[in-house]
Amino acid sequence: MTPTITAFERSPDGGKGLARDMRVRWALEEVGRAYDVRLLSFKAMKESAHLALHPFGQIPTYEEGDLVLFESGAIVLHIAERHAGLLPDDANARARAITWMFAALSTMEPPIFDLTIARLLERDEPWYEQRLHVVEERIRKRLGELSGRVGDADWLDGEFSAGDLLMVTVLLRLKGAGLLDQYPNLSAYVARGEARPAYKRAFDAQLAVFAAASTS
Ligand code: GTB
Repeated sequence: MTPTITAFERSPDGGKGLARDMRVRWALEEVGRAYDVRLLSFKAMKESAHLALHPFGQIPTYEEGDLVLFESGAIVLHIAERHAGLLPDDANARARAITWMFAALSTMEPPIFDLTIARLLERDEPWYEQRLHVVEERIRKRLGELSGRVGDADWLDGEFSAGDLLMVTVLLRLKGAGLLDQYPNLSAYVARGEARPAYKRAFDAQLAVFAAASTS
């Protein structure tokens, strides 16, 4: 059965792949699974039909037969568990890859997402510059630690895994912020992720949605 995911009808990032459906699309592309997309307006996301699928009225969701999932990390884990290619077979290596999925979402993503929020919503506040400094310092601390661990390895732990997929999507949010450039090995790590054919297919698919919406 072909799964259906939800995505923004018109992504605020202009199709730069920053919305969280991107990681689900990428995972599906990595495992070679076709998928359908239902596009939602901001209004539709808060209506009862979508709230029945997602308690917080957000994207992405994932529907496959009777199964309905929300939370991009849980969706990527579901895809990785049911298809070869995103989690190692060895039980310990698999547990470590899942650990990196959690690290991406619960250790790296919160300070990085704080920066997005500060820049988008807090720019006019009198305390903006101070807040920005604190948020950037938190991010630098985590990037330094991650950079030390990655060293000159291609991926976080052996072969590319769902842990890398999530980590790359989280770090990509820093593109253009000037923070990632200070860690050449992390910049190269992100570039390796973006160079994967599955990433490119997923990126092009979400960009095409934005392009179509812009001409309509
Ligand atoms: N923890 C959830 C998950 O991982 O699935 C978070 C889901 C989430 O934040 N969804 C956002 C959403 O639906 C879209 S991705 N927001 C609408 C709402 O809450 O009403 C976050 C996002 C939005 C926009 C950009 N952008 O334009 O750059 C980037 C990321």
